[in-house]
Amino acid sequence: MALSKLNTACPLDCPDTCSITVTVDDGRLIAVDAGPGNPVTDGFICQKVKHHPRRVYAPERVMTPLIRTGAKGSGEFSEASWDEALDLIAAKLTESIAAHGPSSLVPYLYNSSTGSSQGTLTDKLFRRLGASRVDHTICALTNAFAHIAVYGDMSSADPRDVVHAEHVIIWGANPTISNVHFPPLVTKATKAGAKLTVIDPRATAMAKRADHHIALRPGTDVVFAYAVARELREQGGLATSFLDERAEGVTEFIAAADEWTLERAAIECGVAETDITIFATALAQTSKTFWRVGWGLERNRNGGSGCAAVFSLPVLAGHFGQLGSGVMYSTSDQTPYNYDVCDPDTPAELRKGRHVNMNTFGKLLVDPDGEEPVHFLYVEGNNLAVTNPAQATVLAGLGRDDLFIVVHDQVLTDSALFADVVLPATTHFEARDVAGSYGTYMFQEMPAVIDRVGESRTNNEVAAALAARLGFDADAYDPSEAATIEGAISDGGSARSKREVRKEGSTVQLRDVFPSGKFQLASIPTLGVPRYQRLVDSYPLTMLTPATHKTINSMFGEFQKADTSIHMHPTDAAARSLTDGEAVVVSNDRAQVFTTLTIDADVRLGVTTMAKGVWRKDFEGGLTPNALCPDTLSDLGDGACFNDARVEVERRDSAPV
Ligand SMILES: Nc1nc2c(c(=O)[nH]1)N[C@H]1C(S)=C(S)[C@@H](COP(=O)(O)OP(=O)(O)OC[C@H]3O[C@@H](n4cnc5c(=O)[nH]c(N)nc54)[C@H](O)[C@@H]3O)O[C@H]1N2
Ligand SMILES: Nc1nc2c(c(=O)[nH]1)N[C@H]1C(S)=C(S)[C@@H](COP(=O)(O)OP(=O)(O)OC[C@H]3O[C@@H](n4cnc5c(=O)[nH]c(N)nc54)[C@H](O)[C@@H]3O)O[C@H]1N2
Ligand code: SF4
Ligand SMILES: [Mo]
Repeated sequence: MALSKLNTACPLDCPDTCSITVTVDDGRLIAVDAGPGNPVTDGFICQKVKHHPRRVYAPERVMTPLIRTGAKGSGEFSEASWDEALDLIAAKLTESIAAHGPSSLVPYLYNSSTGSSQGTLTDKLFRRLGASRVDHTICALTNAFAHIAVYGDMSSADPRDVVHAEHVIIWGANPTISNVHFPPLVTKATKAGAKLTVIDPRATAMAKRADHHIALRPGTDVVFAYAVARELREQGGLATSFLDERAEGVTEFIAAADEWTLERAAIECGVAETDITIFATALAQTSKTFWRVGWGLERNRNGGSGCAAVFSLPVLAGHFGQLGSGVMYSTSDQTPYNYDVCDPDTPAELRKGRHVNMNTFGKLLVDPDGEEPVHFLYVEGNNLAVTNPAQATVLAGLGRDDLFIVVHDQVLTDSALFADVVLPATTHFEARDVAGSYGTYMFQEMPAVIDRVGESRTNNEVAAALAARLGFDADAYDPSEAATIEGAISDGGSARSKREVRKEGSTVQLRDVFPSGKFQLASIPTLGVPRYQRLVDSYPLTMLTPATHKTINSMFGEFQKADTSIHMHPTDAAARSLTDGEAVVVSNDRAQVFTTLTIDADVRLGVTTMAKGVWRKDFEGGLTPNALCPDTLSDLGDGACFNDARVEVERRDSAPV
């Protein structure tokens, strides 16, 4: 055996972006381990990626282009050559434009688990055609809009700096699962004496070790934050001279907060009044406070208000400017990768494509309601059949006989089963790229470390081949690394390196970044001041769908089955005479999902949880929790409202139909 060890990075949709070392045997991936030289991820990687070799060679891996032979969704395909598949796609593209206009083309490009360059040429190609554009509203946009509104362009705090904090606040995030290198840093802080507060409807692992766990009712973060702001003022904890100098909209914010007395807020949030007062006191007493705000709180109708109100609290308390203080959210704006996806040859009349929201995409497919219908769908780096809300509608849309679907993916996903043409994609082990990060200040090279599996091609290679068939200038669609990677590194550094975009201790907010910046606590676009809407629904239980340690979104779900049961508080189970492990049906007006019950005292009363990213094959009847999730939109950025799902759970006494 000629084993070699090579260093690369993990670009999956995870904040950590680990440096990894792979063991390769004659071009074949054998093992994945932690790699050297990364201050955040040195030492260990997650169990999912330990199993990555199995996924690279999984029986589900797409080895050649496939063309549909059976009914839509049946998963019956025959193997085809690349030329056959690409000719067919190019012909359908041309046909759809001629018959229905360019808006009828929808490139559904997401690529959140790829290297930085994989989102470029396909986007450029479809923009050149004047196709619709899919806005990435499904994740993080609500939170991002809120921090832009409150913080302008202030960069995120650096996770490494949490070790210097005296108080760590984890709000709507579950780093033990979703950001595994953060908890050890928090442990360093708490060992040095820092307090830990966790605000989450569930007793997560971090919540269990916290000094203060506030298990508020989902979607009430804005109310809780207002009540804390009001209490901070009552306790004399507002940083008044700092606010005079650095913030606008404080009076409006406090006026809106005023209606949330301790008593009213505690009832609305389902917490004790002391949860509010103790937290406010802690904010007033310690300015070296490090805030980790996650994405759990954005995924409801009040997500924008909730995030904006939470982001306002460290401003009101003046928690900036010292090492160990600051707010950590996404670090992605520091990735020095910038590829211009505009093809200069794009005719003026095609430059403004219509915008399509991911969250309501199922509805657009089945019931465009006056909008231009979709006739050609190109899915790249996404598995909407199981990751979008309103799953039954999405599946009905994907099953339309008059919709031509291309899915370019590594494995035969639930979405690929609906395709007319499936194209085999490389994994990040098979092609060179660079990895930006959304949770660290690292930028890393990913060389090609193994041989290509089957006939897989990169996204950019496929786009280039299609562009050639459509007669576009080859120079504008050059898929070489020199063009797509090296030419796009915007900070002048080489792609051939691993480097810290910012050094440890150099991202202290209002000291190193945003030194003379001003905060805006009110007049948030479309919101004004953050506001609260109570959700009225006839189904009594809230269903949250958090991340699991087995999968990254739906990746690895082909062989690593996540927990498919529904978790419920013992009191809610007793009220329904349900016992642990029994078969149940989870239902609402959208769907019925068949599963089993796990009685779990870690979830709040009135709240249930099911895993996100699970595959259809793991559910009798083929509907996953996403079938129960609404396609309503958040109050800022039109983001997803997965966590606004309301359900009832009953004993299952009949087989699914
Ligand atoms: N292992 C693993 N890691 C992942 C992923 C994965 O699928 N698996 N996905 C990646 C992606 S795409 C993302 S976006 C991130 C997400 O990372 P996180 O933000 O950590 O993700 P979630 O698990 O969605 O939610 C975090 C917590 O929010 C809580 N929560 C839900 N609703 C509310 C609410 O209204 N208020 C408050 N305060 N809390 C609430 C949930 O109970 C949960 O514990 O993780 C990334 N990392
Ligand atoms: N119920 C519920 N659902 C949710 C959420 C929730 O909170 N609750 N959260 C949502 C969140 S946070 C997110 S980010 C979305 C994610 O939703 P998706 O993006 O649909 O999730 P993934 O499962 O990561 O799908 C990525 C796909 O890209 C493929 N892929 C990887 N690399 C490449 C490549 O180089 N080229 C190509 N062509 N394909 C590649 C993978 O094999 C995988 O099938 O899901 C959302 N879904
Ligand atoms: S998924 Fe996250 S924790 Fe796991 S190896 Fe990749 S970057 Fe590291
Ligand atoms: Mo996400």
